[in-house]
Amino acid sequence: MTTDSTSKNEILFARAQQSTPGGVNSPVRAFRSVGGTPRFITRAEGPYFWDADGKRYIDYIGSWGPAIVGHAHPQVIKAVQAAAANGLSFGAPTEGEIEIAEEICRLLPSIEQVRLVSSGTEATMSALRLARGATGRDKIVKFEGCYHGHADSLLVKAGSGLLTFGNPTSAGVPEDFVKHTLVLDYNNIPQLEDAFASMGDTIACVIVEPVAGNMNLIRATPEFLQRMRELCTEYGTVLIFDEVMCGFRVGLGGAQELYGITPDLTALGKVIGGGLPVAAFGGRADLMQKMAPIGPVYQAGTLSGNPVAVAAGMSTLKLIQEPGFYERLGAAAQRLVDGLTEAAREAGIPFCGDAVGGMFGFYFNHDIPSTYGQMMAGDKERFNRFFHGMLDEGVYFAPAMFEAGFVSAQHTDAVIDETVEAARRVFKRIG
Ligand code: KE4
Repeated sequence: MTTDSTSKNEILFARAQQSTPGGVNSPVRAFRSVGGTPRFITRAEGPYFWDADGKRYIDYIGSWGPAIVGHAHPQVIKAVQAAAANGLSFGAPTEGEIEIAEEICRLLPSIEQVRLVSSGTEATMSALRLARGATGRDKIVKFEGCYHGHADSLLVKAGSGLLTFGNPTSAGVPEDFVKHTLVLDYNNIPQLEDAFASMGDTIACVIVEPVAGNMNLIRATPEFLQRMRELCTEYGTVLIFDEVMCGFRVGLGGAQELYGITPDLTALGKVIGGGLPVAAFGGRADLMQKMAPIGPVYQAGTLSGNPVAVAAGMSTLKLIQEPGFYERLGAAAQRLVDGLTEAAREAGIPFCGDAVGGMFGFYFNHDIPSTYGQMMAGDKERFNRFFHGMLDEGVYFAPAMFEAGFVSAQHTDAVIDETVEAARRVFKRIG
């Protein structure tokens, strides 16, 4: 705290809002869903980060997924420093890009070829364009509650009626840009079958988060993904798994290995950059061969495959392959969810949670949601009180009820247990 007891975070937030809309470079960081002042982070290490007042938090955001090995991991920092010493960016190919591409293809066999980009938005936007270019079709299918970045044709919410095309969720997106986007309900098989029955041969692709992390954590049912795969195969539609968040997060083979489903294209991000801007899209070679410069589908990027970012990503991909990495990560997430659920039960608060690999969700309602509507029925007001109670206790969860949470390899039992003890105190206080 500064001398006059005004938080440095408040001072920085007021200053930031003068030069940047909302004072942030990505909306969720502004705390508008939970209220209060965003924490300006000064440094991070392992499972922790510190704000401008010097307060330490146990961090369950992990930069929204990338910090899976823990913040400022010595091996990652060393790799970044070594790469940076050789120059930051060349605009020309490097061997490191080949190495990370080969590693991604080895770890995710559905990816026969891969193109590196700098954000998850670029990855999904490019995958959509490729699907449309390869099929010559315009229509795309997404699901309510799934977020795939901010490309125009994906900023769309369900239309008014059943199987009606979407309406823009953002100003500045012309109706024309979303008239080919059909928004269906997650985990709703009959609706998906109806869509294909009525227009299947005009659908270029279906894009889905196979483990959804943008409507809090919601698992796809195996039957939903299996039926999706069958329908896409039957109608020649490209199946795109958006694994920007769940890729290398729910397991070394991502959600596609967890469910045993082979998508035609996969979007990746977050973990493959280890905290620096690396994302990717890839899949069947016959599709990827249609990408410029050898094919008709254009895509480009000044910093695509950036050598310093690739060094962070590659060192992270090596660390997640250590023996037992995902067993420990999954056990930590499950320990957290179980501990929070028990603490809430003791306080008589309706609460449940779920964890898939190193990502988790908790819900202020009685049952784990399997649809967007069920998740949104959660007690938002209680969530917000819990969020701020935990923040005061030095635990930083996602500042919005519709976000998932993330543990790292550095979230030891002691760190998890410290979190649960704090929650026990907060549940008692908020009632
Ligand atoms: P980026 O363009 O933010 O790198 O990735 C977009 C994206 C694509 N697909 C999925 C499944 C994603 O989760 C994301 C981005 N995730 C959000 C978390 N809800 C990033 C946090 C933010 O928007 O600030």
